[in-house]
Amino acid sequence: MANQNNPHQHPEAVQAVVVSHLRSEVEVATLSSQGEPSERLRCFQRSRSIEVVTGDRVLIERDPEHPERGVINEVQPRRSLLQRRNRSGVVQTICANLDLLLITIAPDPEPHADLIDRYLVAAELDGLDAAVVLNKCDLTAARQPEIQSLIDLYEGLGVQVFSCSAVAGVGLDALRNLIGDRTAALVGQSGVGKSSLLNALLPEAAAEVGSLSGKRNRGHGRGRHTTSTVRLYPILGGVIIDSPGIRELTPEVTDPTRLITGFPEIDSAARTCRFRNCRHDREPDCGVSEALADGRIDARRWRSYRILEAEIRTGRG
Ligand SMILES: Nc1nc2c(ncn2[C@@H]2O[C@H](COP(=O)(O)OP(=O)(O)OP(=O)(O)O)[C@@H](O)[C@H]2O)c(=O)[nH]1
Ligand SMILES: [Mg+2]
Ligand SMILES: [Zn+2]
Repeated sequence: MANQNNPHQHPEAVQAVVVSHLRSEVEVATLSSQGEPSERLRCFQRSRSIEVVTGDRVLIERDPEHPERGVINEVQPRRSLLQRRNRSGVVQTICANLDLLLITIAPDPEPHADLIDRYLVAAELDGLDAAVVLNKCDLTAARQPEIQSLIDLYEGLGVQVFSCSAVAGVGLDALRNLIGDRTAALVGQSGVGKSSLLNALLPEAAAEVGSLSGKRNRGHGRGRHTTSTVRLYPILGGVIIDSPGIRELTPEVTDPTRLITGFPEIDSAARTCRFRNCRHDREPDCGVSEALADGRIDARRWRSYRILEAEIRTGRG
C-alpha cells in the first residue's frame, strides 16, 4: 500500500466506496484487492469541504476502538457525477462514478417522456451510457400503442430499450449482461419498479418495495415514494445504485450550447439551417422546421427541448 512509503499519510488509510449518505451518517464498504465492495463501516467525515455522495471513492481510517466505525479522510477524484438542479436552482449531486443510467419506465405509472429526454441529456453531457428499461412488461397490454410508440421513438434515436418484468422474472439476464462490471443507476419515476428490479437481480438486497395501494407512505410528506435514499449494491462484479423516484429533473448543464447534443436528431437538423443563428421559428430554409414537417423530429421531443432550454436559460429547475 502507498502508505508504507509515505510516512505522512495516515497509517490506516483504507480504500472504500460510499454506499449511502443520510444526514451526517455515511455508510461505506471497504474495497477488496479486486476493487469489489466488501466490509461495511459507518463513517463520519473529518472535513465537510466536499459533500460525499453514493458512489464516491474515499480513503478512510478505522476507529481503533470500534472497528465497524471510521473516519473519511479523503474523497478521491470523481470520474462522473449525476447532478440536478432543484426548484430553487441549487445543484444537487445524486451519485458519483456512474457508468450507466438505467432510465426505468413502466406502463403504470404512465411514462413522462420528457423525463426520459432529460435523463438522456444528463447522460450525454456527463459521458454516461444510458438505456431505457421498460419494467412491468407483464402489464404492457393495457397501454400497448402508447408504450410501443415510445419504444419506437427511442430505438429510432439509437437508445437501447430493454423490456423486463421484476415480478414475472422476464428480461433479467439481459439487464445483468448490460450492467456487466459497470456501475449502473436505476432512475425514474416513483412506482415504476426500480427497487423491485434491484431485488429481482439481487434478492439479498431486500430493498423496500412500494405496496400496491401506496397507502403506507402517505402522510409522511413524501407522497408515495418508497425509496428515500440513494444506495449502492454490489452485484456480480458490477454495482447497482437504487435511487428514490422523482417527478421532475432539470439536469445540471454547465455549458448551455451543449444542451442540443442531448437531442441528436434536433442537433443534426439544426446544422442544415441556412442561418447559423437560426431560431428555428419562421426563418427561411430552417432545417429544424423541415425535419418537424417531415417527421424526422417528433413534435413532442421538440417541445421537450424548448422547455428544457428555457429552464436552463433562466437557471431554474
Ligand atoms: N405487475 C408488475 N408490478 C411490478 C413490477 N415491478 C414492480 N411492480 C410493483 O410496482 C410497485 C412499485 O414498485 P417499487 O419497486 O417500489 O417502485 P420504485 O420505482 O422503487 O418506487 P420508488 O422507490 O418510490 O421510487 C410495487 O407494488 C411493485 O410490486 C412488475 O414487473 N410487474
Ligand atoms: Mg424504490
Ligand atoms: Zn433553424
